Amino acid sequence: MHSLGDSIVRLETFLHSPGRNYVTLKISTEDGLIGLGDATLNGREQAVFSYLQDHLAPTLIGRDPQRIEDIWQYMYLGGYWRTGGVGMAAIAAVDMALWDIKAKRAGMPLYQLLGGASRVGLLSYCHAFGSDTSELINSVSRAIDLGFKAVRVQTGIPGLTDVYGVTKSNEYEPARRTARPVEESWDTPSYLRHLPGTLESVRQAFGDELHLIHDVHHRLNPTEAAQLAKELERYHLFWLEDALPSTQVEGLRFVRQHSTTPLALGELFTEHADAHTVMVERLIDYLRVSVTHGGGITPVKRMLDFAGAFSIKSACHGPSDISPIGFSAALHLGLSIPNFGIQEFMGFDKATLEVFQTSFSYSDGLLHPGEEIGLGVGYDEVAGKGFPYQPAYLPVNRLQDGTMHHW
Ligand code: EZ4
Ligand code: CO
Repeated sequence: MHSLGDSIVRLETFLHSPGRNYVTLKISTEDGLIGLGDATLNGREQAVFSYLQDHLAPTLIGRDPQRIEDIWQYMYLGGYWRTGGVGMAAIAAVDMALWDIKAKRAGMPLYQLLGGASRVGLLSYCHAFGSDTSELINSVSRAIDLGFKAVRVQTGIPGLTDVYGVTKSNEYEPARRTARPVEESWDTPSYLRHLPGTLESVRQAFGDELHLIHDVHHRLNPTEAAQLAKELERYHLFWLEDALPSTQVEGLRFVRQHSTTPLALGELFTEHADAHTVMVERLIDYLRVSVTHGGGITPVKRMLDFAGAFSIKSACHGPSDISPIGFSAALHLGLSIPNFGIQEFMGFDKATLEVFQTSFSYSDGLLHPGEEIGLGVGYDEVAGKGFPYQPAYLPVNRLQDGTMHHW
């Protein structure tokens, strides 16, 4: 078979914790090219690390790094068990690293290889939250001062101490460095009573132009989700996110029949099959699959192209637990595809940016991946070693009587 001659000579996996845990893959080729990939799976980092180092890396040595599609199929079909968060995050890291290498070989930023820019920059949204309405309003004001045209709003709920999306610090980081998951509590009736009034206050304070997003985080049943989506119509949200657990397709049909509030979902999707029905029946408006958890640029581009045929737009998951490498991959993809919607942007802390050298930029609400060749991200392994892995877990969630609930 024709080959350009280069071959993969080394795959190194790093698990460092600058601010939080990140799993990073570095592929080196015989020609001296280096590619980076993100395989971070929040709270399950060691499993992905082993999948990469013990199961994928030995089978990839000596392969032609130019053959991205073939290597992707080799990893996906070759795993037999396929799919799942752990495997797909590991496969994604290899895919990203190979695209990074291909774009570096071509001497251009990755978005050029993906078809070139379709827009000047990527509309982005950040997180605003408060334990009460006045704190939330201050938080939204800060976001607007930073230029954001779209903001995710999460609020504390009277009677509940720990609520998803709200912390006492300035940043929202759900994984905590504890030996076991923190236990949060939840009460759906309190939430449903409280949320509409909060959105009313936010609209009153900031008017109609600001794009508002709210994340339910999988906590409602179909009846509750339909009630909420219907009640929130008058606040014309940009979207209501994960109103239901994303596997409940029948429930989503019910929500859709009762409300025109735009819906977003899919941050837990790991492949096309997860999203197929919600795409062809157009049960969502925005697809939240991330490059890191959806198996990489190769399959996520295919999924988003497919979604576009149903007027569904991209909204790649972009929390702090996607590393700057996975985040940059989303920016290159988002800049190039025709049906880009919006990009979540939580930012990265100082320690993270000491280890990952980024070239993306943010200005006046818009993100851009930059003009460096490849993904445009560097990884300082020596600095990384200064931040050894620390066990950290996402919280679990219980109803007030102790019943386990969706987190
Ligand atoms: O809970 O990234 O929309 N964003 C989210 C995130 C996820 C975390 C899980 O690791 O829902 O906050
Ligand atoms: Co979410």
